[in-house]
Amino acid sequence: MVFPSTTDEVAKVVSACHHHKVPIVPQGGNTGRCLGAQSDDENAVIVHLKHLNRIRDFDAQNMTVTVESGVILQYLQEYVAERGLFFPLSLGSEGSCHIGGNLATNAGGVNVLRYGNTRDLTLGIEAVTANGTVLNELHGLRKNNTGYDLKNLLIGSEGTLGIITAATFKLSPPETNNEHAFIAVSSVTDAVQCLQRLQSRFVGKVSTFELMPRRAMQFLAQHSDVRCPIGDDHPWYIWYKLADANPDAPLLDDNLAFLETLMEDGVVVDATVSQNESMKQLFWQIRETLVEVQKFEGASVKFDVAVPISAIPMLIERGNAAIEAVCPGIRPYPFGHLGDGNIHYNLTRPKHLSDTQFLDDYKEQLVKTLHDIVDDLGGTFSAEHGVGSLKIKDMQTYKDPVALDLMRRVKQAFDPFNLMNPGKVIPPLA
Ligand code: 2HG
Ligand code: ZN
Repeated sequence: MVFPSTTDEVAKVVSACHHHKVPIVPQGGNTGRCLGAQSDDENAVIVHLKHLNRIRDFDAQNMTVTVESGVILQYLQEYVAERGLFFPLSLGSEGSCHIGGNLATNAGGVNVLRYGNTRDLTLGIEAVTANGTVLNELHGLRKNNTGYDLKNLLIGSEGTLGIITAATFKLSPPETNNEHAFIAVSSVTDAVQCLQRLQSRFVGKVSTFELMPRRAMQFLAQHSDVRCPIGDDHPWYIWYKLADANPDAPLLDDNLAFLETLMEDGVVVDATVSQNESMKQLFWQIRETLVEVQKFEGASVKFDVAVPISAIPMLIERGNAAIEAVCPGIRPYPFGHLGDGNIHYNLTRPKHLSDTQFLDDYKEQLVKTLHDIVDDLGGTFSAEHGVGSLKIKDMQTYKDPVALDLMRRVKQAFDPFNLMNPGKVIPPLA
């Protein structure tokens, strides 16, 4: 394992590995969900990027920041906020995940609805290629039509095409005028309707829209001191956030009026709005902690699927019926980024099974069952966590064969000796 602290040092390591044909596995905050930054090859060199952690440039007028890969996401958020701007990427692991990993996996999180994924925030990139040369596309340009977009090949490539060492991100005005709501709905269909109406009423101002099931509130009550701020026995909950760049916009009043109409129409059955910062923190904490408490109920199978938003009610209806048929007593725990069509359709084991019985006897079938339904609904088996080595089989099964063939050829062009994070993202030829 090596800990370079400059791009030049990364280049020297990669160049030496290239010379000796040694595989390279880049690693950052180690918070990935798909085993993309790990290796069981004892000959591999792990290139850990935590010392590559400088902010190289902040340009207030261009509204950009240029940072190295080992910078921790939360540090960057704070750095930018102290200078009066906003870096919108936000996810549960922000206190330890690295910018490099966010780029390598094209991370999503809770603000994608308004600002897009990591890819959409990135203007320029610097990376060390497989033979140790440095690709310098580190510019702060919003327009640049000069051929193939290599930056967008590297983003989301999970270290299989090169090592991203720095990036230039675009920034936004701060969300100082913001309102949060925590609401209950009776069905996923109502949740989708609520989203649609919210987006038409507050065009461009909805930055977060997260779905949570009743079971999450129950697990929270049993295993944490985080409490649901409204009655905890509704089928579904939503946390949403509105933000307006105009500090004088009457967002609170507008939101209250909006909620009143939705309650009159029966779309929303219970609601509370944030009266202060600590309520806003509570909503975020509920969403963050529900991921943690799931493990106290035993083993689970995790998912990161996306379908068109209109198909989410069908996904949950078909999904719940199908998995119950495979594994009676299973406890579905679907939550997540409804606003992006991205659901973590996690499954907690039935109470009567042990962890090993559940995983050994059911996991494979459950994954196939849900991923088949997702595929049938025009969706994806990996919306924001990437592929790593964990979802290699799914790549083989569900990825369009022509896309896969082109990806193999891109990989060949970038990394002819297959030294960059081998075994990740692209399945071996059968
Ligand atoms: C989230 O949205 C994360 O909280 C992780 O993407 C979800 O792995 C999980 O269960
Ligand atoms: Zn997520």
